Amino acid sequence: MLLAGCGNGGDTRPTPYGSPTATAEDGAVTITIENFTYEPADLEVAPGQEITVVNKDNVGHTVTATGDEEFDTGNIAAGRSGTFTAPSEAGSYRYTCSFHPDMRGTLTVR
Ligand SMILES: [Cu+2]
Repeated sequence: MLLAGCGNGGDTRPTPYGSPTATAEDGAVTITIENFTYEPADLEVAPGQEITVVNKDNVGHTVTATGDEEFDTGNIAAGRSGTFTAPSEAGSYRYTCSFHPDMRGTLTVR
């Protein structure tokens, strides 16, 4: 028996996209990982900003700087979140997932 009664009320409007760059409010910067994608992939933060990473996938991910050891969340298990601290020096830092090198993002510190 399949009597799905959920009201699928035609929610087909495209979501209006604002600025893809998140704003660095005080201590409230989040990168969400979903479908092996960082959202936002390009994030601008203040030096030393704490960044929360929320993993909505059902596999583990990391946010790992590809340069020197600037930052690395380590493994964020499925459905969990982690944090890291942005470098104190201004610049553009690329990062990836140490499990999935195709995942890429850029953290800009200024
Ligand atoms: Cu990953």
